[in-house]
Order: sequence, then C-alpha cells, then structure tokens
Amino acid sequence: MSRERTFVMVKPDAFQRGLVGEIVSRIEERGLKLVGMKLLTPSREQGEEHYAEHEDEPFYDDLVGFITSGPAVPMVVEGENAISLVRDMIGATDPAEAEPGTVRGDLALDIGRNCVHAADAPDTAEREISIYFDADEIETYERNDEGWVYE
Ligand code: YYY
Ligand code: MG
Repeated sequence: MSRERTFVMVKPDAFQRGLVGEIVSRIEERGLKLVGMKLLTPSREQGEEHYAEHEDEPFYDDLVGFITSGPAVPMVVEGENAISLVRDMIGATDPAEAEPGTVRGDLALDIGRNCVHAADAPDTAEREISIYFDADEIETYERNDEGWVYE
C-alpha cells in the first residue's frame, strides 16, 4: 500500500448530463482527497496528448474529437492505492461489461460515451496530470477526516 496520486477526468458526456456532482461525490465519499480540479474544454493538443497511446487505433480521431467537444472536469486525486482503486471504481472500459456499482456500470451504456477517464498506472498518472495541471495548481493539505478514513 502506498499513498498515490492519480489523474481522473469527468468527460464531456457526463458533464453535459449533469453528472459531475455524482462522479465527484463517489470519489470524495470513498475517502479519496481532491488535490486538483478544473473546468475546461480540452484543447486539440491536450486531447491528442491525453490519448497518444491510442493514436494508431481506428477510434482515435473520434475519441480526440469527443474529448475536445466541450467542458470536462480534470482532477488530481490522492489516496492509498488511488490509481488501481479509482480504476476499480470506474469499471470496465465498455459500460456493457462494467459491474453495477461502478461509474460506468451505473451511469453509461456506450464505450464511446463512458463518462469518465482514470489513469491506469503511476507513469501514465504523472504524464496525464502534467497535460492538464501545472505543479503549483495542485494543493497540499490535510483533509480533516483523514484520521477517520485511515487507521
Ligand atoms: O482506460 P480506458 O478509458 O478504460 O480505456 P482505453 O482502452 O484506454 O481507451 C480509451 C478510450 O477510448 C475509452 O475510454 C473509450 C475509447 N474506446 C473506444 O471508443 N473504442 C474502443 N474499442 C476502445 C476504446
Ligand atoms: Mg486508458
């Protein structure tokens, strides 16, 4: 176990559907700490960089078009094992296969409109954070319930 930082983003579909609060609530209520958060429409450059690992995939152009199509909420989230924990909380990439109780399993139906992004490893988390946040835009603070979240 280790205290980690991960990158999470409410995608434009969830933003338009009024699901920002729902998704952020799940993160907060789990006990994870929000240390960075913005409301922005990703630029073409940010979208391409965000999904650079998929640039040879047939869905890449649509994916970048979608992620840059309107407001989104990128976040930096901290906690014990935050990277794999948030991946588990968002569920399988294809909402049709996502377990109930996960964000995608509860809120989405289509792989191209799956509501949320989360980094899948420490190196991708750091890389994705740097696409959307400068170092001085990430807060350091103690959540006042930390002693009740962690033993
Ligand atoms: O990390 P995650 O979002 O769960 O999935 P990835 O395999 O990294 O794909 C990124 C993004 O691409 C996915 O959230 C939806 C979209 N996508 C797609 O539209 N069609 C596919 N066959 C695979 C992925
Ligand atoms: Mg991915």
